[in-house]
Amino acid sequence: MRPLQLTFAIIKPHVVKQPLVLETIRDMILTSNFKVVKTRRHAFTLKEAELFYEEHRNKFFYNRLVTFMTSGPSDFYILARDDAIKEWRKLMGPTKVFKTQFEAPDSIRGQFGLSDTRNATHGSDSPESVRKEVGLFFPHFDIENWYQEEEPKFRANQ
Ligand code: IDP
Repeated sequence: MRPLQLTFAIIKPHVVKQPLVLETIRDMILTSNFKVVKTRRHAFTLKEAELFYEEHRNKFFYNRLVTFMTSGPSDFYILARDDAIKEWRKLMGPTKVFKTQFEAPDSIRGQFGLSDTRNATHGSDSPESVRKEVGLFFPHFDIENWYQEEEPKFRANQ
């Protein structure tokens, strides 16, 4: 059995406001063989949104993005699966909504993305991002310990 990898995911505020869409995305997570390791609901503070999206500070969409992400609660997840980072980004689909219609209409963003800003979900793009983003929103979660102690148990129960 292949080793499990952790990734960090966010279901963005416009989805959390729509219970049926939220339920559908949760089902997509589970039927795509992700295990939910941790979850919490939390509204980004302005400071958190600015830190989380600091690499986009000079982009034209930055203010819109920060305003949107602080507009209501988001659902935060630590997910586990083999190749979780890549597989979650594949399930999400492309960042830009117009691309989803050509490349991945059945993806989460293909079905539920409303615009390039309100594109339904976030997923870390590398193990370093997972570490940084989990550290921001699950500060007590010990990633190294999870790989040493918990991953073998999760895998044994697969
Ligand atoms: P990702 O979320 O697919 O990793 P990034 O390029 O890291 O994509 O962008 C972070 C977030 O910034 C996106 O999820 C989206 O909400 C927003 N964003 C990216 N590009 C645009 C754009 O062209 N217009 C508006 N918002 C954008």
